[in-house]
Amino acid sequence: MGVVNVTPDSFSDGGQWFSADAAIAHGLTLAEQGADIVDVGGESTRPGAPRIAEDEELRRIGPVVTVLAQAGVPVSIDTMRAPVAELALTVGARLVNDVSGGLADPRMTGLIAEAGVPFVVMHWRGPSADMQERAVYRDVVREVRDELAGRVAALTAAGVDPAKLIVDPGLGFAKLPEHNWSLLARLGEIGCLPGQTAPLPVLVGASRKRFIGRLLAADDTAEPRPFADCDDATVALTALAAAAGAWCVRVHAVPGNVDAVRVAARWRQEPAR
Ligand code: PMM
Repeated sequence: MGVVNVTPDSFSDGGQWFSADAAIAHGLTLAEQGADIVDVGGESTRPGAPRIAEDEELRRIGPVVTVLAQAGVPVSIDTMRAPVAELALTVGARLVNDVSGGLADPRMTGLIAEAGVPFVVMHWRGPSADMQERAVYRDVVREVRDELAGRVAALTAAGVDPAKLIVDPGLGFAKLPEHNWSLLARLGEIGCLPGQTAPLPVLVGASRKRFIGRLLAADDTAEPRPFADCDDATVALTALAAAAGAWCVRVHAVPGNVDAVRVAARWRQEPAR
């Protein structure tokens, strides 16, 4: 999944694709480079980010989703708002990626149940403005799994087809670096939710996030390495996540990650001893 943030202020590529023309051209490039899905978002969710108005979000994503879908690109819409998801689906988006897993907008569940499209349920504890205050866990993997299981149960009870659900540990969302690393190291457990008989597909969004820059800083007291210099480490994480069975990785720079996914897929073909 290649990312197109149509925002002036996203963490890793804010402002670069803010005009519709630039965003469309970038989405087409990501698809040509091998992205199976292009994820279009109009609202930044970086830590501390304020919400934007709904009409502004609609204005940002409308033309981009429309043109990419017309060009045959499989588009997902990254939004927490049901009207934004609805518009995107109307103009051709095929998947809804909601970082709140349906919690931010009570209308989202009904829309997804009705539309019958794949829905990404990310682990979320509250809006980006103060989410890092909620990064408190005794056992992060168990709590993230339990909270995701609660969302899956609620969505299913409201009529969403469980076969359409994809879960995501929500790296960086109400998580400290150590929480992100624990979740990554135990990725195989994330899709196996309590109460579900079959594992759910897992999406991982690690690309260019600050915990990678923190790891790669010169030392513990130094500034994190800038996100633009974290793409090689993102490729390494993609290989590990794909080898651990992730269904999808959400990334900003596609080519190296496509290669990593192909390597991991071939690796997984061999019988384990
Ligand atoms: N991260 C961001 C935005 N959308 N969606 C999913 N499903 N998972 C994520 O981890 C995720 C997301 C924030 O990253 P960006 O601002 O660098 O795009």
